[in-house]
Amino acid sequence: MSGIPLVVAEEVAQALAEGRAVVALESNVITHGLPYPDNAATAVEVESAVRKGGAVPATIGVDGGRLLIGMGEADIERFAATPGIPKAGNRDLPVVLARGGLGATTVASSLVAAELAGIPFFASAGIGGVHRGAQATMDVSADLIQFTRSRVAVVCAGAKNILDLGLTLEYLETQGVPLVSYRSDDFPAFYCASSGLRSPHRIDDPDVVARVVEHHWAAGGRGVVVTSPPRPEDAVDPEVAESAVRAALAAAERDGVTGNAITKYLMRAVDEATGGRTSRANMAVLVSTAETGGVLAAAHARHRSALR
Ligand code: PSU
Ligand code: MN
Repeated sequence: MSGIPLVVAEEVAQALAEGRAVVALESNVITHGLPYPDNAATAVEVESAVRKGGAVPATIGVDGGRLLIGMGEADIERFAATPGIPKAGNRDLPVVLARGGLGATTVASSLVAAELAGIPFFASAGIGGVHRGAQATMDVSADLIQFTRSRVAVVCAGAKNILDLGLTLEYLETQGVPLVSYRSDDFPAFYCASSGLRSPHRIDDPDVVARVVEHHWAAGGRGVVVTSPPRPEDAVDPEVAESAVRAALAAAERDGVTGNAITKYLMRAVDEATGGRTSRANMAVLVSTAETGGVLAAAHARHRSALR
């Protein structure tokens, strides 16, 4: 058992005990990804979308030295409305836990928590990846490294277009992390339907995705990345996004922004440049990815109970 106290929501604990599907969700996107009150409304919608897909949502966060595994609406409101909650990535997690107080978990640290709680699926819109210019800065998101450590399937709309997506795919290949694209040929770019890069594998059947996950685990593998593109009506034109990203990168360089602050800075700058178009798309893709996460987690839970 872990020495970290877990506060598992009753509904989540019951679903896990009965072998029903649960999908873990991050809280950094609430505190750092979107402004209040859109962040609170979106987090609640994301939870409903997981339910619509057929699974129980478990939003993850840190509170008073404990890991929350499943938040109620009151917790979500608290995380959304409290200013200055620290971003608790993997390197920060033990520190935030030891100090007490609130902490917002990234994809990587939410995977750590999900595995401790026995939750096999996680969903978020945009995973971290290899940053543009990483050849010089070495800025590679801890999310990618965590996929080689946590035995959790990650459902996402690909990686954020502020990143170098080609290098992100190379990194996943080098580390032997399976990448499958559910019902699309290409690796999506978050709120853009395609990154222009072909996915190594397309799978249209949720049961086949479930078997991929089980086979990887049976072989001693850890994370599996499953992408699902944004719905056409939510997607942003890649050219519009790309010019905003370039301007944002130039502004970040001018302002000397680096390290763990850069993701939030760039996302905000892109949103301002597109007149709020990208944060609306961000919210929509968080919701649609969560629903797909629910569908795939449910297929996986059925597959597991059939094996039992
Ligand atoms: N997706 C979003 N907004 C975000 C993030 C993802 O739409 O803010 C966050 C996630 O928490 C992800 C983190 O784990 O960005 C990656 O941060 P970094 O690039 O510093 O590794
Ligand atoms: Mn980084």
